[in-house]
Order: sequence, then structure tokens, then C-alpha cells
Amino acid sequence: MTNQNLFAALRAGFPADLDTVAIETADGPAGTAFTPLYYTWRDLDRATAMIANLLAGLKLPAGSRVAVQTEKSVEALMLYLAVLRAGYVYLPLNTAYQASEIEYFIGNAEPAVVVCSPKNFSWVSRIAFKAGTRNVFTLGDDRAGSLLERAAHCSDQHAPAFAQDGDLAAILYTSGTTGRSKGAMLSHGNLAQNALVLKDYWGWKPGDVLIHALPIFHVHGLFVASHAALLNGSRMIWFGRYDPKATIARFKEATVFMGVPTLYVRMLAEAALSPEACAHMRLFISGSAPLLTETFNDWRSRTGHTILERYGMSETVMLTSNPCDARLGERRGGTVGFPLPGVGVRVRDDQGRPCPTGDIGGIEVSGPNVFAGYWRMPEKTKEEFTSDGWFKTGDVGRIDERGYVTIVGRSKDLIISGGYNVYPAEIESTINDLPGVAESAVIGVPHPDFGEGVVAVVVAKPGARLDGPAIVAELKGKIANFKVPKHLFVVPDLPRNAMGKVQKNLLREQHQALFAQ
Ligand code: MCA
Ligand code: AMP
Repeated sequence: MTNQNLFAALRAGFPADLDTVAIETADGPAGTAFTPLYYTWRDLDRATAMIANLLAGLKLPAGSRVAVQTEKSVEALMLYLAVLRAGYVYLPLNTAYQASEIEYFIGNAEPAVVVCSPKNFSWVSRIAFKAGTRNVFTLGDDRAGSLLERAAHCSDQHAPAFAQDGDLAAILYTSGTTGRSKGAMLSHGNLAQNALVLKDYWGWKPGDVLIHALPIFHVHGLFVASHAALLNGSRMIWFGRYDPKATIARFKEATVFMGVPTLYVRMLAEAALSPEACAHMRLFISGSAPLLTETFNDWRSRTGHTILERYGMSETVMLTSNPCDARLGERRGGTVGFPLPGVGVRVRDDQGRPCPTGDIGGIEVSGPNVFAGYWRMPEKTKEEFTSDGWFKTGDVGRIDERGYVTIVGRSKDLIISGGYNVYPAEIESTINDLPGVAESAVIGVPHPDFGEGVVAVVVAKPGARLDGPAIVAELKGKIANFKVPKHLFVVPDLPRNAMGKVQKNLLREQHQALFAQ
């Protein structure tokens, strides 16, 4: 039987000459003088072997989780690859998560190993040890920390652990409409198959160079961007932090860029963005949140390039994409393109009946890209699948007569801010726990930079006096900063319908111009 380990598939894409540059850094740790670092393919191969050997030496049980909350760095990418190589399960965590959020993820996933930033070691290790994790390592974005110190003593030879298609490769936490976050279990097969399809569909070819400017704790930056470049043996220009000016300046050496819409909006505000600056580029890809038609059109007129918009989810990796090859059709603004080869996409009404072409309904998906279920939540998993095995995305849309998929809304109560998902139910329950709060409603309204901005509307308990800015300040210590409302209103009561349900649509209407430019 052949080894289906995703690392082996990615490793097979490395070029024959391992001494060429695989990754070049474009910035350094904040507050330090910057000199670019160049990592060869041999460096990637050796360092991932050393870290994999360190993990193997810990004699962890099969299927052990390795939870990682570190700043973005090439070494953090190596750690991800090493976890795959060693046959364990990678669990990335957003750097913005605060102690109570980390406590939940570690308690739920029970990782055997936790890797955190050196500056967070004291509080992260306290949480991890309390939850029974035996091994806590540190890794900084300046290559400091115990992980690399320990790995330096390990052999640089390592045969990738044997894995089958369905074996677990990663767990990505994502929330539903209710309850706490759920860990979406993705297998080696889900990830490898999707990466191979995208390599082909997006026409990756020799000489392509990727600008990597996204965080590496979500599907977009960790899987979609990194896998494609590795699989194609393509050089990456690696930004630790997104900087629109610096990104545009590197377009002349690159061919592919991937971003969430906010990254495009910010580049459009730069005078340096021009057809000349983008002349070397082949492909601009957008996803993770709706790309406004205005941004799509402005980008075309400012650069001469048509952005390719695609659609994905943590549970399904990528499911649709506008075409790269013009023979398959045009890239249509406002649509997310066609189902990817091998992926089934259909639209159903509330009763589960097929919607006629062009009609709006719930988007459902099936295929080798669809995850195995939520970690230790068989009931939740069951709820999200139809009786004939299709995954219900919670997105609402339609498919036109030419096969283009358009997302028109969401049936799940979700806000997407700058490409990050914010679940109102989670923010509301955090606010409701604060002293003096009777109830709250959290909504998303149009925001010129983040697409949607988080807004909270809060009601005080009888006799209590609430101070909006003080609540916001308190929330900053409790939840990731991107979830904290950009505006908080204290009101006497919330609008309700006859059934007593809060009418969020009325609140959205009332505040829709709040962030207007
Ligand atoms: C930062 N801030 C935000 C966000 N990011 N507020 C709302 N939404 C955000 N996304 C706030 C911080 O809380 C802080 O506020 C202030 O902005 C400055 O923070 P900083 O970290 O310096 O911000 P930034 O560097 O300018 O970051 C903006 C960003 C970043 C570059 C757009 O959010 C980003 O990289 N987004 C990409 C997310 C992504 O990769 N998503 C893919 C998910 P304060 O000063 O008040 O504290 S994968 C996915 O969705 C699916 C599968 C798919 O299809 O891809
Ligand atoms: P996540 O839970 O982070 O995987 O986010 C998945 C959600 O992001 C999807 O269910 C969609 O609602 C949204 N999404 C991803 N790509 C797009 C896109 N191109 N347009 C609109 N929404 C998108």
C-alpha cells in the first residue's frame, strides 16, 4: 500500500535541486532590524525531519494532537509539516485567542503537545498542564524557544509516518450557530486531494512565485496558499504581517497572490497600485469572505487583472472556484464560480427539496474534500449532514444555468470580519455574563475595511448603569480582539417579534450606516 501521508505528497513536489530557495522572508519580528532570510528546499526537508524526530521521540500515542499558538514564521510552517510527517494531528490556534478560549480548545482536544510563543509560556503552560498535556514547547518568530533547541539534537533523516487517506491530519475549530466551537476533523486525503485539484485548476506552473501574506492558523493561509506552493515547488515570498505597500512592492518578483477581501481593499488605497506594479503577476485570488463587486471592478480598472474568487469552509476546504483558464469561462464578479472537479454542490429548500436552477436555497456539498465530522461530537456532526450524506454549509445561494454559484447570504448567525469568523452567540453570552447586563444582541454591519464590523446592542438589568466603553475594555481581556465589538450601544430594550425573538434585521437596518466612509 502506498503512503498517503500529505507530507509525502507535498515533499514529492519539491524541485530536484534542493539547494534553490523555497522561502524568502519579506519582513522580520516587530521592532527588529530586518535582513531577509532564505530557506532552501533542503532546509525545509531537514528541519521538518528534525522536528518530526523530536515528536517521534516523545513516544506519543497514535492520533495525538499537537496544538500550536505561535506567531507566524517559517519555522511555524515547518512545525506544521513536521507534525504531518510524524503522523500526528495538527491543531492551529489563532494568535488573538485569550486564556479562556485557549482553555476551551485544549480541554476539548486534549493535545499531547502544546507549542506556544515564549512570551505566553507561563499562562499557556499552566492551562496545558492542568488539562493533562505533558509536553509544552515554545517557538518565537525569531527562532527562539525550546522546540528548535530540542530539535537541533535530532537526526535530519526521517521517513514520513505511514498514513491512509482517511487518517486524521488536522483539527480546525469552527463555531456553529449555537454552543461552543467544534473541531472539524480533516484527513490527509481531504487536504491532499483538494491541494492537487487546486494546483491543476489554478494552473500552477514552473516559475510561479507566491506572495504569502495570510496568517497560518486557518484554512486559507495554512492549507490553500502553502500547499499549492509546496506542491508546485514554488518559491514563497513570506510576510509575517500583512503590509499593503510592501506587498505591492514585491509584485514585480511574484506571480500569485491570495488574500481575503480586506487585503485587496487596503491595497486599493495605495497610490503605488498600478498595471505596471502588477505586470509580472499572473493570478490574484480572493476568498474567505464576500468580495464586493466594487472591489472586483476597482481592482480590474486599477491593475488590469481580474480577481479569481473562490469559496471554502473549514469543514470542506475549497468547494467552488471561478475559472483560471479562460476556456472554462469568465471570472464573474459577485459569484464564487463553479464546483471544483470532483466536488458536488447543490441547492435545497427548507424541506430538503432540490431548488430549480437559479432559485435560492441552502448550499450543500459532497466529495472527497468534505471532512470526517466534528471532534468527539457525533450528534453535532449528524445534524450538519443530510440523510443522503451531503454537508449543509449554512450558506444560502443559487446556481445559475451556466453553473456559476452565487452566495447571497447565510442561514447561520455568523459575522465575517476581515476574513475572521465571529459568532454572535459567543459574544452575546460573554457580554450577558458581565455584571449589570440583562441581555444583548450582536450584529454585523457593513464596514469599509473589514467587510462587516461587529456591533453590540446591550440592555442593562433594572437599576444597573452600564458604561459602553468599560464593557468593551473588559471584553478585550476575555475574547480575541477581532471579536470585540467596534461599537457598543446601551439601549432600554431590544426589538422583538410576536414570538419574542430578537429582530436582528431591524438592528442591522438601524445601524447599517454606522461605519460608512
Ligand atoms: C485585526 N483587527 C480586526 C481584524 N484584524 N478587527 C476586526 N476584524 C479583523 N479581521 C483589529 C484588532 O483587533 C486591532 O484592534 C486592530 O484591528 C489592529 O490589529 P492588527 O492585528 O494590527 O490588524 P491587522 O494586522 O491590520 O489585521 C487585519 C488583517 C487580519 C490583515 C485583515 O485580520 C487578517 O490577516 N485577516 C485574514 C484572516 C484569514 O486569513 N482568514 C481566513 C480564514 P484594537 O487596536 O482595537 O485591538 S479561512 C476561511 O475563512 C475559509 C476556509 C476560506 O474560505 O478561506
Ligand atoms: P470558516 O468557518 O472559517 O471555514 O468560514 C467558512 C465560511 O466563510 C463559509 O461558510 C462562507 O460563509 C464564508 N466564505 C468563504 N469564502 C467565501 C466567499 N468567497 N464569499 C462569501 N463567503 C465566503
